[in-house]
Amino acid sequence: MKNVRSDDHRTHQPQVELHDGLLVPSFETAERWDHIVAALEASEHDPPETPDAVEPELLAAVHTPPYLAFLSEAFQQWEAAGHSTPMIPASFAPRPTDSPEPADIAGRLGYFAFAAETSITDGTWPAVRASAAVARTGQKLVSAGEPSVFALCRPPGHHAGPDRFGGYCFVNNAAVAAQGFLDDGADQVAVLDVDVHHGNGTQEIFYDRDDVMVASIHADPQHCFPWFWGHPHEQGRGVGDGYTINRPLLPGTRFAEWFSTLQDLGRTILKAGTDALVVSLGVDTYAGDPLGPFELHTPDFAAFGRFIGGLGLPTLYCMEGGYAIEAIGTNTVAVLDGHEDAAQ
Ligand code: Q9C
Ligand code: ZN
Repeated sequence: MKNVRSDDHRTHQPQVELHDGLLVPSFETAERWDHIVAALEASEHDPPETPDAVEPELLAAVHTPPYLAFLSEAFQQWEAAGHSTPMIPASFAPRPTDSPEPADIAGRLGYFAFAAETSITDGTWPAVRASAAVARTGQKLVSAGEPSVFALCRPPGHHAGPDRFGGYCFVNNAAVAAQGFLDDGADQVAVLDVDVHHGNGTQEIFYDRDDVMVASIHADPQHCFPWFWGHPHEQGRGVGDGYTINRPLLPGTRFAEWFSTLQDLGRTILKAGTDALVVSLGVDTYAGDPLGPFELHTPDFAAFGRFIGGLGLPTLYCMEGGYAIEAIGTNTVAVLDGHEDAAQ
């Protein structure tokens, strides 16, 4: 399977994050990317395709202009205000809000954030743009006839909503890809989100629409981040009613239950007449993951990939989470190789 990746992710170097009342070393690191690349190379995947820049119009189709303006200028305004530390939000705007966007950078930071574990540093914006470009380039390859492509996005994207960052995500790469599929001729797209955390950002972006189905299997938000989204009653709105599907599962869930739920979502996606599939591929469902309460093992990832390959849909995988550094590469490549086995 072709893969797309960019070294430009490296300029996003979060140092610490707020975790259980302490500032601890960031879980979302550049080393995650290195381990995935090492596993791709060990498994003799094709050399990478390098991305083309993502069009500003496409970013603006999934995020609001004030939010994109904020991301692009945040660190410069922070520095101009006399700071050199990473930007970590400490106050949050109620939503919905009638408040105008604050002028001060500390206020803007909280206005466009929903969680405090995610910091913005000097090189965040170029890395975020590169990550979206990786997704867009992968999608264009699939739209041009490639049966399946892996977009090695970093930072991840599925928690980023129209105008909010958090959960290590800034621009929603999977949403960029889904919108890209539509722009390039697809009528019906599905995003299947298998990261252990609910893809609240993707859900919010497409909540009112019937051209992108968003189906997510994740740890129950009663027990797991992002806490306030991902319940079964969230089903979409207006013409989008029925096009958001949430299947939360309890902490401790093992492969058998996870997989039967996943197969159910796969059948629903086929029935919707899907032309192109985006898989938000988090491997933080792994039993050894420090941020996910599920109990999947490496062979399970291969079985999952075979199932997706067997759906026979043009498929783009976008990398999301996965924090068990030693296993992230093996588990990710197990999915991709499983997909290719089944698709042959
Ligand atoms: N105190 C993704 O997997 N923190 N984001 C969890 C730990 C945030 C995960 C709570 C987890 C974000 C893309
Ligand atoms: Zn996750």
